Amino acid sequence: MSNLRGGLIGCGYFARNHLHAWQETSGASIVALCDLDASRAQGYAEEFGIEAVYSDADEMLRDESLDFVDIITHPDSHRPLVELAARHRVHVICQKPLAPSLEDARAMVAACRAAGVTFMVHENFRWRAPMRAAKEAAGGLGKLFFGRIYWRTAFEVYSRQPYLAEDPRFIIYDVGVHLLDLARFFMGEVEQLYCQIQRVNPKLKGEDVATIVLKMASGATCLVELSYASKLEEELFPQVLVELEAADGSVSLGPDFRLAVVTRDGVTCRTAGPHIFPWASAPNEATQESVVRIQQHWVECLREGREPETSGDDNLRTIELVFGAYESAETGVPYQVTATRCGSCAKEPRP
Ligand code: NAD
Ligand code: 89V
Repeated sequence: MSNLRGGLIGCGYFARNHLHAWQETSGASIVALCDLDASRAQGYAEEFGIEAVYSDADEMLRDESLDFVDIITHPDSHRPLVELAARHRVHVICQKPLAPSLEDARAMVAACRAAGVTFMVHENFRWRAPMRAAKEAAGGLGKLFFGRIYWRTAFEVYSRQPYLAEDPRFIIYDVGVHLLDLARFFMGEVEQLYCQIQRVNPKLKGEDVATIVLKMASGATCLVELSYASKLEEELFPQVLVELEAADGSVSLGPDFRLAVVTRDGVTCRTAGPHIFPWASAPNEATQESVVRIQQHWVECLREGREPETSGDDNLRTIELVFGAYESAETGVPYQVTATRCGSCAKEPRP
């Protein structure tokens, strides 16, 4: 089978990880790059040996014969770019957070469904090796009743991603989206949430601390903690720590990927770290490996006609939790999760 041909849109900071990962992914190649700033696309074209360079995505989609596009721009541009790809009948990967509003997110999913194209949100944290290992370990422990998923750091992220300091919605929108998706990955769907936010660093426009209590549909409770203000003994950015408690034991993913599993038979510990690619850069190795994993999953889904794990439709449930968290923080009352489905979805909403 010939390689799938991809076009990449948005050649900024994180695109470098996608481009390295595409070189590790079998069954697909990026054949064209696009950025509004053509010099950025040209720079990556030279670095990664890609010939076609564009500053207009419509032109790229008209001129190139593409199977899919990989969109790595900020969320405000996601809807027009996804709808453009759908009009060209090209499959789409789009970075998180999916969209600035639930209305936009639903419209994007509906557009892809109507065009008959596969749509995957690049929600990569659930593809990190330690997360897969923790989920597998929890599988044999019976019903989960409690989870704690947390991100507590004081890492100075603003020099590599300056836009994060300028957004009035910061930590829930940018990182919380990953951890809320992990909550669903480990514990299933959410029924209700309550959220409190704080801005500790006055130089930021948005919140840098958030605490979210999730009531899961299963009856379990899950805490999602987010902080860029935590000056702790160990600086663990960008590690996500996880504790899962179930009827017959527990799983804890601690610092530096230490996975401890308690069963009826006792305690086992091991390191569940990522494979480190030669192009990886500390401390981002687990993220970088997850990009390879999600992109390989995408190729397999396209080849086998399967829906990706983090399809647009699936991600509507995650992004609703993000907006629900802001609503709860603003109103001070719990947010009731609705049955989020795109308008034209054939599936029945969850009761
Ligand atoms: P960035 O600002 O470094 O790059 C974005 C690029 O998109 C810029 O070069 C810009 O010129 C280009 N662009 C914007 N609109 C465009 C358009 N219409 N057509 C073509 N190019 C366009 O941003 P970044 O840090 O790379 O972040 C991009 C996305 O990736 C964001 O949604 C961010 O949340 C996400 N991200 C994800 C992860 C992860 O682990 N999943 C990590 C970092 C960033
Ligand atoms: O993973 C991300 O989406 C990044 C960061 C780790 C900084 O939050 O934006």
